[in-house]
Amino acid sequence: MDPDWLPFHPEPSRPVFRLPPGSVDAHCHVFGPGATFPFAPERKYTPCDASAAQLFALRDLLGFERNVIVQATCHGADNRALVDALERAGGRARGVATLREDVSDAELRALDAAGVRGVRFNFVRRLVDTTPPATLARIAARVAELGWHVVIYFEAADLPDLYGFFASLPTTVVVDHMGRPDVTKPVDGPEFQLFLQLLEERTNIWSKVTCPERLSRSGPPLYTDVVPFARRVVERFPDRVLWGTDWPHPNLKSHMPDDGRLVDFIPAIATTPALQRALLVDNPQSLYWAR
Ligand code: 0GY
Repeated sequence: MDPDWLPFHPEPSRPVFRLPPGSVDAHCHVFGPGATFPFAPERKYTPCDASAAQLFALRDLLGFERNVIVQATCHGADNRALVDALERAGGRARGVATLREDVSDAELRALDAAGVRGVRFNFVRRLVDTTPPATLARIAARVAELGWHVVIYFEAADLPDLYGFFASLPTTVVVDHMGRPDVTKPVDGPEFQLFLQLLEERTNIWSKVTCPERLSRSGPPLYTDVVPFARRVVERFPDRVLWGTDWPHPNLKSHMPDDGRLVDFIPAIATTPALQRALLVDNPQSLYWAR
């Protein structure tokens, strides 16, 4: 692994907040193990191993019933580690893959059969070399036929340039980590308002209200500066939000969160049982377990 890599918390605590029955950790990853599933040559980082068994142990400790496993960029478009994890999950996990345009229809069908329900388009330049929007549009059209959705990951500063492309996507679209707002700027300022406008205008666009540990400047365990942003999204779009741990937390530099304390952050952003149930149970169930 990279010399400055922070491994995931070795002994996360059991959350104080009791997750509602049927809760889904809708954003997490597996890494390798590298000896079985080598990392991609084009990767921008080399992580520690983080296996499916370790992910499922965390799921049980925290009180989740299911996972949505998102292909991490360190595996490129080689989705074998993801598929292996889905097969080990016994129906309790769904996946979001990375695809190249040359993916065959047979490969798409096999991914679908394994439990993949989405493709991720990544626009974060420190993580990937960019793919032209025209190529992504062709991939989106193909996965639309399978009933999949598109997950998009980008930095807030890039939204003005990408807005038109995102608004043109034909599927349900899920934004990772609220479009990575700069939480030192006001929640009512133009940058975050543009993100809210995207969700207001396009009712097919959802958001993960994830990663306070990634966005916060004020830090753990309360991540106070992230709360107004996430709460705004949850309250305005209660039927289009998802939550996940982001375990094993790639590329964190300031600290590694205790995953139990991250779960305890949820009631600060989803403040009623109805909002919590939508966020943790109903929304992910309808998007990932409709079939
Ligand atoms: C995240 C965030 C990051 C990494 C990846 O696929 C990835 O490598 O998503 C990041 O470095 O911000 O969602 O896990």
